[in-house]
Amino acid sequence: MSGSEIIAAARSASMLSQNNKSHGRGEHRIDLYTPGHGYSETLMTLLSGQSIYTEDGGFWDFTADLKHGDTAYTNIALGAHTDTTYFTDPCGLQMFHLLSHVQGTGGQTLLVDGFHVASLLSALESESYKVLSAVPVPTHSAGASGDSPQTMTYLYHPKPEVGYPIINHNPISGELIHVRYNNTDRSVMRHLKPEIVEAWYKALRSWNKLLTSPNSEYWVQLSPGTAVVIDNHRVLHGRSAFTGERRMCGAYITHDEFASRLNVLRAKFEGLDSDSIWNPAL
Ligand SMILES: O=C(O)CCC(=O)C(=O)O
Ligand SMILES: [Fe+2]
Repeated sequence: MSGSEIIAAARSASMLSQNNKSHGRGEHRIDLYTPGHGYSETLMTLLSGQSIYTEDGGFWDFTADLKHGDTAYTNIALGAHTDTTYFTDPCGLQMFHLLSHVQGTGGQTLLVDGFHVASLLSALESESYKVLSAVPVPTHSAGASGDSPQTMTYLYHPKPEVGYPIINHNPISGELIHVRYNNTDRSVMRHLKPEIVEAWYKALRSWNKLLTSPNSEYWVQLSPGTAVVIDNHRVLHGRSAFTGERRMCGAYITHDEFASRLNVLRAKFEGLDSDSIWNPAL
């Protein structure tokens, strides 16, 4: 689809309302007129410019049916984390859309600005900040490739397998660019040198304390028809425990897909030719 076709499709479907709000801190709320799986999927397609639906891939839709070996498919509380820490390049933008929740309560969505937590750690405990910026954390996904326990053999690691630090910077400018943290996906820290073990666990405890402080947490009750898009390299998310039948869907796209889409649309609607050799950004 071309940019104008996409905009026209979105307008004619009356999908996006006028009061979409930016909340800063890497998250953006988009109200959809009609709740449903199909609308979220179209929205993510709008952001990335391509169809992102695959059976187990970019688009997900789940209930607490324990279908896969993953905490998402339960009704327990999930602490603040980023998704796909076991990928070499964790998903860039992630969307949540609560499709329905009946006969129960709970299931609130938690959002935490990871850059804010990192800045607190840097100010309060600079040694711990350095440790979390330097020590790579091995991660894995140990879900299911099939639906029965016999086929739950799928194991996935990032490359390199030793993983990446929790706090990541631009190597030249030193700017904080990426927080990746999911304690549930952390593998055994068997590469830690003995002399760093205590400093590492101290730093992890301090990180966890700041991350779970009520001052860092933003809780929101999603409702069918409201989609939230977050920058998964900056904003951590979680949920409270719930009862009843709750159905969530969402999608992942990489930052590159979004940036590429943005460039194409800018070139089209603002007349900026990002391919030009005279582009000042080159
Ligand atoms: O159920 C939710 O609200 C979020 C689930 C989640 O964060 C996950 O599965 O990684
Ligand atoms: Fe998650």
